[in-house]
Amino acid sequence: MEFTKTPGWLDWYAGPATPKFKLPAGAVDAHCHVFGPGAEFPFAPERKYTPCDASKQQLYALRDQLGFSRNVVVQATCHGADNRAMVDALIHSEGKARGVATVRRTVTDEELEAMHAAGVRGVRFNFVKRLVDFTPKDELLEIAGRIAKWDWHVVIYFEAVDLPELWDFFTALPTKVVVDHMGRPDVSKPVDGPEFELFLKFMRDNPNVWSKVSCPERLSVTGPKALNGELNAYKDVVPFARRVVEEFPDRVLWGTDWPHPNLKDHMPDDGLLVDFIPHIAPTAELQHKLLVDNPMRLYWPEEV
Ligand code: 0GY
Repeated sequence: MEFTKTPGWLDWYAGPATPKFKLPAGAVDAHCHVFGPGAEFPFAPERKYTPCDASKQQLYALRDQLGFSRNVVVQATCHGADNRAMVDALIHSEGKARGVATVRRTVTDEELEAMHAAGVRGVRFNFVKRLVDFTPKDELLEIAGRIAKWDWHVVIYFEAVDLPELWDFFTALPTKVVVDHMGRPDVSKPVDGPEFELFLKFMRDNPNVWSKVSCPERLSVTGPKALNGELNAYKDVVPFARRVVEEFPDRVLWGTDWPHPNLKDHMPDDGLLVDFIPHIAPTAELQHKLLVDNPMRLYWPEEV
């Protein structure tokens, strides 16, 4: 099937820099996606955007170039609840990728079992209104109850202003809960202000909650951009991510977010994004937890 990209779509960055920061052995890129290719794995009719293609081969080439050992491939909303492209990427990863799916309540136990065998270890609940239509909370709770028996977790994606309203639902989830991109803080507000403090309290009060400290390129207001050799990119995001890493070193994950859906301003050089990591995890011990120990515990517990 032929697809036409959303007007203004920014394609992923070809030919990224080799990072100056040397990733620890066994590092996991714990948040990335595949898009199609559309001709092989069509985008979902209910999607809110149509991306460029970003194949499993291209994802794994990036993994090798940046120095990661493994990936966690998260179902992107442009594929709806059709997990075939993501599952195909897992199956062809030689065990080096695990996945997070999107499912509806109509999913069968046989389908869940097949996804588990392929390497899926979680489901994603998305509350970002520009990306998905509303799904009733009773349906999501039913799904969470069913996947708990596989020891899967729930990944949640929401905007900071929506946390108060979603709090009771999130704290009722029976599994580990992984927040995408620190709940998208407004980094033009103070790091010790009430909005981010509520997010920290959410993590403090709920030991089952983890956070990805990823996506500075999406959260940054003042940059500088990860382009043209910039080794100090997205300085305005650093205090937020570093705060989470230092307070919850055993419950944080990091990912590139390649191929970076829906960016409007610029497409980062993924090599320079890796050079962001030592700014938010300044010691070798914190880096090892963030990039190796934590994702291994969550996605490859049988190897830990
Ligand atoms: C991300 C962020 C976004 C998109 C998606 O599944 C998706 O379409 O997650 C976004 O537009 O903020 O984590 O990739």
